[in-house]
Amino acid sequence: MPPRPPSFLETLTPNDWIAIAIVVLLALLIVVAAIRIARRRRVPPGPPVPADEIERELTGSEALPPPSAKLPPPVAPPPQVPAPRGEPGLPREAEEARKKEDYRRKKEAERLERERRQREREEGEARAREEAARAAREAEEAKRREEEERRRRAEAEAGKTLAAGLEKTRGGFMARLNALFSGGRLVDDSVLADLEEVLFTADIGVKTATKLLESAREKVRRRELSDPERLKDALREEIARILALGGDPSAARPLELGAARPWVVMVVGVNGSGKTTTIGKLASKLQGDGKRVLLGAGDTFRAAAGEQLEIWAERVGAPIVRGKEGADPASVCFEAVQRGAQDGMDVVLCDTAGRLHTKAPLMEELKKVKRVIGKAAEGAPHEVLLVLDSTNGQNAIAQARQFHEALGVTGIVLTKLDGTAKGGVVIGICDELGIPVRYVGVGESVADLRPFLPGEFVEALFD
Ligand SMILES: Nc1nc2c(ncn2[C@@H]2O[C@H](COP(=O)(O)OP(=O)(O)OP(=O)(O)O)[C@@H](O)[C@H]2O)c(=O)[nH]1
Ligand SMILES: [Mg+2]
Repeated sequence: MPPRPPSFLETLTPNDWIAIAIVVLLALLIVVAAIRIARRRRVPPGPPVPADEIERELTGSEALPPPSAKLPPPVAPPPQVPAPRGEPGLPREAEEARKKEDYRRKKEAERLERERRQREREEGEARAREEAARAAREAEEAKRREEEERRRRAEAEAGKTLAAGLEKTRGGFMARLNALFSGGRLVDDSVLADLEEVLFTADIGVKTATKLLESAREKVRRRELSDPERLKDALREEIARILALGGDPSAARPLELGAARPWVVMVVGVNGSGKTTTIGKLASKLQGDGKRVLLGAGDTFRAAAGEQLEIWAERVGAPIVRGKEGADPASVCFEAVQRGAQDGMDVVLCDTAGRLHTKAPLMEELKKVKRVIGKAAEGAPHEVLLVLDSTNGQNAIAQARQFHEALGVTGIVLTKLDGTAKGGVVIGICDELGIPVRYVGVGESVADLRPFLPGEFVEALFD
């Protein structure tokens, strides 16, 4: 077997190996050098940063706006400055400085943004606090107003006491009567002369004043009354008897509904006496008693009259029949009564004008309204309620007589007692006309329409 020829590697001498190693080492060195050169070419250093800019950035002199200044828009991080190409070999320190500068700018921008957000948050919180404080103040104010309104309503609902409503009358004619009896004088002719003077100037009417005086004289003549206190009591009893129309002084005679439905009430009186207001108050009372009430706006003279009644209708929640301004009042009342019958109402309250607006006298017009109402329902109107303004004093008695003659008044409401010293007029009205006073008005609120109780009235006058 021939011997195997030696391989190439086996033929290499130690010197060959050393030579190969040197060659490899040199090649490696060349590669490393090439890589470094290539890298330097790819990332050349940025342009030198101006010294004043670096100063500004470092001191932050422009960084924070004053607190009151408008907030700057969010600060965007500074763009990375692209390294210009083709300037190899810039010193390494400059590159390091640029990188540091970039980093500082980025941090500064972040700090400014943080501060801006913080200020925004604080301002938002302050605004929310202010808003909450304002809402609390408004709620407090609304509560106070509501409380005030509730108190006012409660007062209005309670109404004035009769004594409070009669305060002016008590201070007028009654004060003079009381002074007469409290002087300790025995009753003699001079006391009777003074009494005569007080009674004749007290708006109770001549006839009634004469009657009261005659009764007192008679008792003095019979030596029943020499004590002034007893004369006062006698006077008081006589007045109560007149006001009660001979009946029970402790009994009221309010509007009472008979069997007919609807029960039709025609409300009359001179202008401004308080008809519309009384209808509103009465409607409220009747509704409170569970009655179904319809209002008829028979005062077509003024648009305001219908509107006034409409306000009452809304306030008490009652339906209303209204005609156009200038419409025939009789036809409006007719329609109201018909509607009342159709809708199953318990009461129809018909308002009327108090002022003349045609050539026909007021009484003639009211007579026509009454006749026409009678055609709408059998027996209607069931009540002709005369509203008298007590501030008219004795004129109210004259008016009552006229209305009674023309229309057959069945009940009286005496309004505005709270505003006059002429409250004594009620004595004359009862005495001269014999018509029951159903209610007295002692104020403008609903509760100020009070059923008339002769006993209570006399007590409020004398005590
Ligand atoms: N103080 C007081 N005022 C009252 C009373 N009754 C009515 N009034 C007021 O009197 C004024 C006239 O009342 P109205 O109800 O409009 O009188 P009216 O009779 O309907 O008047 P005309 O429609 O013009 O005929 C209003 O301001 C009422 O508030 C009362 O009892 N006391
Ligand atoms: Mg009116």
